[in-house]
Amino acid sequence: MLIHKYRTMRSLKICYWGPTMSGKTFTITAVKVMKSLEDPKGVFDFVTVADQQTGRTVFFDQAVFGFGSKPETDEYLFKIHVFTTAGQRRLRETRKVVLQGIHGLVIVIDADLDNWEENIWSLRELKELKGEDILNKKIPFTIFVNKQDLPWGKKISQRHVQQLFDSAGVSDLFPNLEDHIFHGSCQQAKTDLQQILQNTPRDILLDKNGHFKREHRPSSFNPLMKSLESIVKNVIKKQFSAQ
Ligand SMILES: Nc1nc2c(ncn2[C@@H]2O[C@H](COP(=O)(O)OP(=O)(O)O)[C@@H](O)[C@H]2O)c(=O)[nH]1
Ligand SMILES: [Mg+2]
Repeated sequence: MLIHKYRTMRSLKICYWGPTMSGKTFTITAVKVMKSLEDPKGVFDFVTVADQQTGRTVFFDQAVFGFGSKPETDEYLFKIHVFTTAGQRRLRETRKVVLQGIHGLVIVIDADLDNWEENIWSLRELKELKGEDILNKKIPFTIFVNKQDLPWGKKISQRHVQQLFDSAGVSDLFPNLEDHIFHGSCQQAKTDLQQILQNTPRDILLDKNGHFKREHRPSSFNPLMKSLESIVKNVIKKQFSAQ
């Protein structure tokens, strides 16, 4: 039925929103690396625009992925345009542009407790710039709480996430928060992948088409992949039910 309905590839826009240095660029880079290993044809494009000296995103990063392959073809049903915003406060205008026309949101939270206020500031700005749309259009969202490799006592726990959203005054926009939260660490995912690639022979890691076998994907990648996959599925479900 899906195939019948979507004969041509449909485009969806997903935005990664979060404070500067929370790990948005790292996250979509890690997702892109895993996609390139597992499903290289499904990586259509990948661009990050960073300041040469600081490495900070100056406009946005963009990745374009294929999603939902049509059976017995090389084609995909959906083209997913993934954007990250530039997190620095002064770049508000560029964030406004990136938010235009989004179908889904991945909210990246910096689990470093020292960045509590930065998280609040970023959530408040999201409400200012997009709050009405999020409420009225019920834009699907997931929350990725990054940097779980930080030691206990230094990071935001499950319980803190609701507190954070309450303090920022945005809980009304994001109902049933707990059902949408993924806790993970880009740093851990990178380290785990490097170890597997270094220590496991290629013929064990790759299938007959030269693709990385899913069973070898480090579990630390799951929150990164699932926070995107789950939002894409929810966006598709929502579009479907609207037709
Ligand atoms: N400890 C730790 N540091 C991270 C993690 N993810 C990102 N970082 C660091 O946070 C900084 C900012 O990352 P970046 O992806 O550029 O953040 P962005 O500004 O949100 O795009 C970099 O120095 C990363 O190495 C993580 O999972 N754990
Ligand atoms: Mg960035």
